[in-house]
Amino acid sequence: MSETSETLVLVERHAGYRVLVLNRPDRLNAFNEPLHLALRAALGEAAADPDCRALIVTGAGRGFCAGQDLSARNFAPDVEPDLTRTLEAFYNPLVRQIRDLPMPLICAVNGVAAGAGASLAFHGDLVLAARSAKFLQAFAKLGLIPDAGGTWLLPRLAGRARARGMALLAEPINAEQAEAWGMIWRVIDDADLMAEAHRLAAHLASQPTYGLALIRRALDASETNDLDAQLAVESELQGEAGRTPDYREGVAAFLEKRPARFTGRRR
Ligand code: T3D
Repeated sequence: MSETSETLVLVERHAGYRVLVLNRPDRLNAFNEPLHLALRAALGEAAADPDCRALIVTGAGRGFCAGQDLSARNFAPDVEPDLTRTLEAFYNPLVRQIRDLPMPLICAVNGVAAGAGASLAFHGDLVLAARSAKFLQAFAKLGLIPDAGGTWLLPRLAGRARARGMALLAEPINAEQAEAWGMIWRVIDDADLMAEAHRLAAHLASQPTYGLALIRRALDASETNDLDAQLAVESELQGEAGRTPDYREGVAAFLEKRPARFTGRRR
């Protein structure tokens, strides 16, 4: 089948959320430029849809994402690779787009996540991994450094020692190890992975979406702030949260001892 933007990322629409399926299974969903563009378009459309209040990203076939498609990296001897360009044109904008999503992102890691594919997985707000999945910092095998935010994520997720071990040795770690190290939310039996991802997405889609986006922003800001700066962020963002209809609804639902009916809207 020829690859088009429609086939490279399959978009499933569900009530309140979408599933984006990376769809180059013969290449374990490795990134080429068209896949980058298709994923960014799908993320952009989801972000612009007020009825989309959660996202799942997963992979077609037996892999989640094998990072950069290396068949597009077989450079002729007289060509000097310019990987700065590809990071600035493709990977960095993707990471920034994910960070700025107005809804939570669930990564359902159905199989191997390697290189930038592992970075993509770890950018999820909730990372679920099939018990058979593994994570591979493949970069060192190519003489490269972890990218797509990998050098930022790894020490924060796993700590200095484990980050260095994973990055320098480029040995895969399995899903249970990733869970034990606190790098992912939960390991799920393979057969149950997508059902659990859908359950979480449906739950998140019924929650105060704008407030959840503010939580993401606050937690992201905490990665670089000292306590005083973070207290200022909390004052500002809590002020915003307090002006949402969902805050009033949450309080009313509590006082009236009934389930809340959140709109997810800012106003
Ligand atoms: O270049 C830049 O723009 C800079 C940015 C870099 C970002 C990066 O992500 S660099 C890291 C790139 N990724 C890798 O180095 C991973 C390469 N793949 C692997 O190491 C292994 O395939 C896996 C460990 C991921 C899985 O191993 P296994 O044994 O389960 O599967 P396999 O047989 O190796 O792969 C299945 C097929 O997918 C195979 O094709 P074939 O032989 O059946 O026709 C394999 O070539 C293909 N494939 C897997 N990964 C890639 C790939 N083809 C192209 N690019 C890949 N990354």
